[in-house]
Amino acid sequence: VEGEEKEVRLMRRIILWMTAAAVVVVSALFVMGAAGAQKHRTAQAQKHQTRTVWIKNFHFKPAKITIKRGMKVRWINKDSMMHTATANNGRSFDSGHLSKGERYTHTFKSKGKKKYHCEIHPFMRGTVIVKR
Ligand SMILES: [Cu+2]
Repeated sequence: VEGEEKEVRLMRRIILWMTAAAVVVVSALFVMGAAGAQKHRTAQAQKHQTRTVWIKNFHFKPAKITIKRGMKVRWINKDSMMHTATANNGRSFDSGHLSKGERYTHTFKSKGKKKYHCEIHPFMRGTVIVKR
């Protein structure tokens, strides 16, 4: 009888430990899942965010904007004159000639300070600062 009692106590202890372990594992999975979902939401939000730069009176407005990596910038020409938004390095992005009301969108995938200008009016200058 004494041996049986010991066995029962041991079994109870094992069950208690297993329950505790299961609770820990489930909690960890829940936390990881929540963190993953949050990360996904942030990535989605960044992906879908677009900033607008107006081209008006021979100026980029705002001339300097700060965005996060993966975001888009959309230039809209409000002038009667044609303009471009062309990267100073000549290759990252180039809107080509934008007539009145035309727009051009570029997605910024790498961080850094991206300077640009208008090809037709080189005094028109702007900067896109891309943060990580
Ligand atoms: Cu221009």
